[in-house]
Amino acid sequence: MVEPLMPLVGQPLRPFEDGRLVRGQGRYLADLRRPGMVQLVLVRSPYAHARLDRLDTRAAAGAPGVLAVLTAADLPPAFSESPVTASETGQLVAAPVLAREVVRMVGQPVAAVVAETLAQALDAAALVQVDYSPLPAVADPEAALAPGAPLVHPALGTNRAFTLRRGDAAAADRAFAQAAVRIRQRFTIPRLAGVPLEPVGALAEWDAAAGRLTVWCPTQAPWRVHQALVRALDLPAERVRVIAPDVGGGFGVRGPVYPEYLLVAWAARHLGRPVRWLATRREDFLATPASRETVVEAELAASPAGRIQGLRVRALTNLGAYAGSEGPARRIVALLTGPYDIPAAAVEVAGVYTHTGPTGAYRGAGRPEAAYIIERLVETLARDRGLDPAEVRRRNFVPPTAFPYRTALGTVYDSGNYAAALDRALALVDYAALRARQRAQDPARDRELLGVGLMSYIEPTGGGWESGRVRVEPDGRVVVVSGSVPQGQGHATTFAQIVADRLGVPVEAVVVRQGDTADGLPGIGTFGSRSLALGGSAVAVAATEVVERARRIAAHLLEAAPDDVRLQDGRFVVAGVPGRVRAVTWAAVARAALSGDLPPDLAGPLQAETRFEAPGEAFAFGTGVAVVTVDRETGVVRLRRLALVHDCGPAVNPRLVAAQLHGGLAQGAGEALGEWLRYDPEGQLLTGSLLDYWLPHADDLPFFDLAETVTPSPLNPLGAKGVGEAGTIAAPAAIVNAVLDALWPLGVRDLTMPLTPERVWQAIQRAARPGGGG
Ligand code: MCN
Repeated sequence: MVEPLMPLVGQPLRPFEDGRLVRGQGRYLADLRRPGMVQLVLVRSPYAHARLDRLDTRAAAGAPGVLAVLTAADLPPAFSESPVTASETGQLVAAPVLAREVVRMVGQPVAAVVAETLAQALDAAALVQVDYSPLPAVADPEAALAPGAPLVHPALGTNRAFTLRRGDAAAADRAFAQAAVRIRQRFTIPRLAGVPLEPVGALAEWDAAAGRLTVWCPTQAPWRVHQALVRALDLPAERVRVIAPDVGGGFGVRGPVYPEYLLVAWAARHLGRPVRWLATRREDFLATPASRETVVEAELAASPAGRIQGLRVRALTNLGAYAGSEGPARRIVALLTGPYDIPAAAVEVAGVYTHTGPTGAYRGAGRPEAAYIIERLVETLARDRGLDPAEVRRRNFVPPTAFPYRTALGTVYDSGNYAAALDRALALVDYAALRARQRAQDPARDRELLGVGLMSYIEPTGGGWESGRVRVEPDGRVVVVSGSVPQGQGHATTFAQIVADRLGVPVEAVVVRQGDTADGLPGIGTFGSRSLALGGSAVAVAATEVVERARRIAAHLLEAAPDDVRLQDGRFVVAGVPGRVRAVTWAAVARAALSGDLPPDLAGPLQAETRFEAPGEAFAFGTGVAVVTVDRETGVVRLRRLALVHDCGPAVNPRLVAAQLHGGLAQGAGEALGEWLRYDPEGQLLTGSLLDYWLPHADDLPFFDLAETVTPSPLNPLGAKGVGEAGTIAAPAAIVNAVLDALWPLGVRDLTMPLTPERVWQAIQRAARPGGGG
């Protein structure tokens, strides 16, 4: 008897795609070459705000190897416009491809040079003469809303782009009026850069004979780029092909359509040569979207027992000079109540234009900000009431019986058991022992102080739709096409696991293709931890449909009734008849499908395509615990442990899930401890290189302790929730809460990220002064 195959879903398979990437055999944009390819470089503004008085390109145009020097005047008029779209609550101004009269941020492109070689293009770019008249600039969102602040887009009459509101202000006011305990805090969340290993760029090739454009770029959303190119260059959709080659990290910042993609494509068509632009690290820092920068005033109302009764939040988020969408602000307003059952809430987040680089989604995209705000408040509530922070959380969690649960902000959570994750986390770190160790220390004498910080989170994942196709080839290979696009997440392995299980074939028989619009399967892309819950579900549904069709074909071949045919160990057999006697393989069924010998309703390639749309978002959740020591003499924080108990429903590949958590926790630790994309008040970037922008290194991080609980989502056939952003959500609040916990006995009551030694030391000094604290 044949043993039933072990299901592949749930196995920690090593990702197939990684071997090639770690051996240096990846094909990134810089590895791609096309015959006759030329190079494009950009001339970017050194001013945060200036009038463009004169642009003289003559010297550059005459330099060796130069094919073209392009300014706004050379391009289609739409390329120098800043299209304004009205959002529900304000106005969004998108960036022009090249600036025409005014620059509004350092790094804004004003001209492009195309030359035979990169060196020639760079030399010529230095010859482009630009006369600027500097104008007053503002970089800080609060300063930008002050009366008399310089306006980024004078036509709007304000720097306030939009104001998003959620909840019930009257109900929240009533809760505050009646509450015995009120807490008020101000938080500043620093601006962060995404820092993928591979800087951005694009390569475009125009086939004049066929009238076809092909663009390669490291994007998380090839179909979005496709649409933008079709529109900007006025080309028929079938004549534009967008390919995401191997992508050296996305982290959300490769989600938008960069204006440079349009420029490179236009130049390739105009010059009739393949054109490549490869950004430098500095350009990446200056002009690609950063994230997070938010200033917050927040209040919590509670009972003396620490039961939360109300939440009020007002926040300003810095959009930079241009905004394509309301982006992370939408998430912040939706998620501020976190995993807690808070009866009344009123929140408001305004997007503010400043003369700084653009901001947008970066891993978490509003989720980490919301979690940081509520988790800091909950921690303060625990201190205020003299309660254990774990206990305060437990008292306020949405109970497991309440799902689906609608928050006071109108967001619907699908399923959860938050206390189970908290309990598991406390056991994982042996919380009681940590507290005992802490009690044994002498805060008056010990130089190293121990701190323990908790945070509990929710992570909305998998909203919207994604596409999937499964096709069985006549040689038995299974080709899967997905609208999701990986940047290192390991989709090829997990999607193969899902499909192989459903078809009963070995995982090696499944080939997954992604990121090429020529596959003709429109999709959305990869962000918001959506690829498994949506993309995985789409290929799962398609695989099930393929099995159904194959079963009917097999029935025809086996001369049996379809209901009597079973898929068993990767072959179709007639029920009750020994398989060896009457069975057909997948390859035989796929060949028959193409043979022309089948009735019309069964004929045609053995494939199915689906567009899976989830009826809502699947909310992953968990609890993080950070253990730190703080050196009171130097302010140096050492992260001793970072533990996370997460729940993403059933894991398809636990190894990849752990990898996602590791990466996210490292990025979250970076946010807490040192990352800061800093501008001076006039909009000059102070941290525009990896010498100035600190990133965590492996030896700054402890080994992460991970464990899980499993609460399936009712919203997709896999029961899956995403996991890609959990670490970035969990780490910042847990670490800051831990450092505050360590320094509480010294009188430190507040800290602002990033917790650099200097900042921590100053907080300790302030607290030590008479009347200090805070
Ligand atoms: N997975 C699983 N079981 C689950 C959930 C997920 O096996 N229950 C697996 C998935 O199959 C996938 C991985 O875990 O291989 C992540 O899945 P998911 O949570 O659906 O997230 P996405 O694949 O949509 O990835 C997006 C997410 C985001 S939003 C950012 S930003 C991010 C991230 O993933 N950027 C990354 N992780 C990254 N990892 C790398 N290496 N590079 C990036 O740019």
